[in-house]
Amino acid sequence: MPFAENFMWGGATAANQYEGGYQEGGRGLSTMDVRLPGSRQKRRAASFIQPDGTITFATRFEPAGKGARGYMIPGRYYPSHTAVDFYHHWKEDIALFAEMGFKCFRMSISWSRLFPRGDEEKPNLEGVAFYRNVFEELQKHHIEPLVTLNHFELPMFLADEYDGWLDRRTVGYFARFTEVCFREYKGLVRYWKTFNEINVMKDWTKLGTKDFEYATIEQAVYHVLLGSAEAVRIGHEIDPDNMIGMMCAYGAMYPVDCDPDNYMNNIQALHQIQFFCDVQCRGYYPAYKLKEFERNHFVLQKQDGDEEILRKGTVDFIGFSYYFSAVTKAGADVQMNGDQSHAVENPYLTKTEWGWSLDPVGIRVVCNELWDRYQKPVWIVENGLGAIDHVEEDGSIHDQYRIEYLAKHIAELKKAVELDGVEVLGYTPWGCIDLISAGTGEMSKRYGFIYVDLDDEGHGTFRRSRKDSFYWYQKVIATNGEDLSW
Ligand code: BGP
Repeated sequence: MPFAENFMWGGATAANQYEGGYQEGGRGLSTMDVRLPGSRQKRRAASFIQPDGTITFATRFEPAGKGARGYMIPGRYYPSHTAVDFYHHWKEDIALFAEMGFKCFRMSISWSRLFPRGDEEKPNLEGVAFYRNVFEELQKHHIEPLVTLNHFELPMFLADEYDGWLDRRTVGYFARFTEVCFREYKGLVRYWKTFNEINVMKDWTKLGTKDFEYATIEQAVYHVLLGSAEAVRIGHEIDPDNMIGMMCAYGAMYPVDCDPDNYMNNIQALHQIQFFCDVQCRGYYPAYKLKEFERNHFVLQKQDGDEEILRKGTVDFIGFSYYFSAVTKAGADVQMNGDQSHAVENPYLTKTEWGWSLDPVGIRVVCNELWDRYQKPVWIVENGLGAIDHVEEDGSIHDQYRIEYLAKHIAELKKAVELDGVEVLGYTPWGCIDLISAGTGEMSKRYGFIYVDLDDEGHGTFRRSRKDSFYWYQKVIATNGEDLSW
């Protein structure tokens, strides 16, 4: 059997794309609540109010500007507000996950549901109770939660008033939030991750900083890394059984050819991802990063004891999302930023409707790279195919393309375990139930085994139904990955 008996088959979601209930149960606003929908052609933007009262917009590649505050334009549709309404459908959804045989379910806790502003002393008890109910329901079905403590959002108040992660106090507020999570859910949750895709957090929604200057981003990222290390320490102190991981977006990267300059350039491109793994797995900033700071005449603002915080806060496992691979070339700007618009074309691969390359072998490549570098178990916490689904007249959905995508990736994962000896803890494909796309804000970019009746403008009944992939994945789990046929 290539996969261990307790291999964590399941699926993954995130609060801002799944939960909704944005003003219910005492929840405060989060930075994601001002992100408008976009499309394949048009990037999503967040809406702001400037100090002079003008309304402005910024995509994740554009700064909000000094003094900008998140702002919701009356009458506009903001996808996170209801998302696909897990807030009112959690029992039904968990029952469907159980029917598929899930061993594990990945979700995130919305920071502003527990701490509406972010800087309070005490949590919002209604928020605490909501997640407790969810975890108890999962326990009833013998499904282990895998909880992301921060998935792409922070309380909007912290972004507006503190410049988010640029302010050192945010590290303390985050530590307080995580402490509440570890204490309240002790015995219910054992598997945690600190920050989702920590290597692609460089924008207002995720970091809460108003500008993208080099010094701003590097200082804010440093605080995020301290926040992650603090969370690991606190989580281990509260319950030594806790398994706390990191999470990064890790697409395989190939040099365009065997020109040594291109090969060297590929090593440097990989460092953009590995930097986050290096700090979270080894507990200190790597030499290549310190040299980069020197070249940029940048000095991190640190406090006494920081080095120890990083050293003591190393993670137990590495979670990564894998969707596609990229090709690098010296002189070409290739960034692993969640879309492939800057990447060099790979002539050996085809692409999805959203332009993401299809490369199952890449998942095995990444497993090997991580295992070789850190010898820490890995967990594929996201993988999947965003595609348009068609509902037949009888309500059925024949998503063979999705089945094929997943089967090919699982087959490569199997080789990573069986042939390469990589320790893989689990596989939780993204959007196991249809939810809002992070990149485009669309509903029509669907990943799920479970269909949700909702369109790109937020209209629909929220009715859940099973796709063909639902029954296929049920069989995959039942055979512990032996039978991938379709
Ligand atoms: C990752 C995020 C997820 C998820 C996924 C798919 O970057 O961690 O939140 O959304 O990508 O991306 P998209 O929704 O843009 O298709």
